[in-house]
Amino acid sequence: MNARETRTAQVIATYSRRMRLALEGASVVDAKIRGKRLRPVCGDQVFAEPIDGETEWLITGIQDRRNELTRPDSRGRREVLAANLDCVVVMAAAEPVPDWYVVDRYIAAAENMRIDALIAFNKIDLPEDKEDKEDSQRTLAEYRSAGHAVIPCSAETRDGLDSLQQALTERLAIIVGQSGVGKSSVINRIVHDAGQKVGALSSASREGRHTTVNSIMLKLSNGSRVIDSPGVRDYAPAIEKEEEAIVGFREIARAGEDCRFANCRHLREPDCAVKAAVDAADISARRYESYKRLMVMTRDLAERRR
Ligand SMILES: Nc1nc2c(ncn2[C@@H]2O[C@H](COP(=O)(O)OP(=O)(O)OP(=O)(O)O)[C@@H](O)[C@H]2O)c(=O)[nH]1
Ligand SMILES: [Mg+2]
Ligand SMILES: [Zn+2]
Repeated sequence: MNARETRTAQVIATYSRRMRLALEGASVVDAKIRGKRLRPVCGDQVFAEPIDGETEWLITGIQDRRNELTRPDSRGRREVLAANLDCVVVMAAAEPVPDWYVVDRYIAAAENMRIDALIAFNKIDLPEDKEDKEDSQRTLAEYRSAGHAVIPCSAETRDGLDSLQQALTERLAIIVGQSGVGKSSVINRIVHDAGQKVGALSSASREGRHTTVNSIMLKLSNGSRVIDSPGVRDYAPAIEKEEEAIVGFREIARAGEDCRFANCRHLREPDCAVKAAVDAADISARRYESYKRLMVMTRDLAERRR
């Protein structure tokens, strides 16, 4: 093996320690990873070289990342889920019952990566009972008024999928969200020949069954690429600073500019413009509660890692 054979490539799928790479020039190869310390993820630009006598390539290094989508692993360490993204599509649906706190925390991750978060509300073909519908409509309106794009859609009827594709033009996006919301179904509709496996919800709990287990990047005809990712039960970004929790909620960050104290955390401080905005219902009480929860998680993580 010699250094001249080293090529750059993009990681387009991860199967634990096995990767699929798109080499410059578009050919696709499988690869393993040199050493234990190297942890490439989908979206990474890596250095790779062929292995004598094998079809697999070897990843020897990772180029600097533009950004990282993270979460804490079971021991509180920062785990990277994907890298070099332009956009996070957070998907929720008429069913399973949305956990809006999870949606908020994905948005907070994107805000801290300084990239767009887009909310896709899927399965609008399904009838929702009146209360659920009011709840989701209210929450989606709150996201819109905070300045996030919201795209209602249906993989079933294809409603909204053109707008979604449009929003992804020439970008690398990842679709994230609870299991069963329809991430793979939507991808199958917008990517020719994607063939991503789709799984019915459990008939008893109406929860997803964690059908997708690996992250895979797929190409759209309009030059965009999307990563299908495994559904989650819960999510929080691996942030450890309270300022990052504030950045995660843009309407709170914005209102916070008028607080008496420049370093106001919007919890118990006097003359807090955020609390005033919550009292006046200019900021949603649920989003504020969500912010407080992320503050607690952020502090806990900082403590665990000390
Ligand atoms: N009615 C309706 N059903 C949908 C729609 N999109 C997806 N589904 C169904 O929802 C179920 C879950 O879809 P998936 O695409 O596997 O969901 P996922 O988000 O990829 O799930 P994980 O891979 O487990 O995270 C399947 O039974 C789909 O047929 C939709 O727009 N309308
Ligand atoms: Mg899936
Ligand atoms: Zn404040």
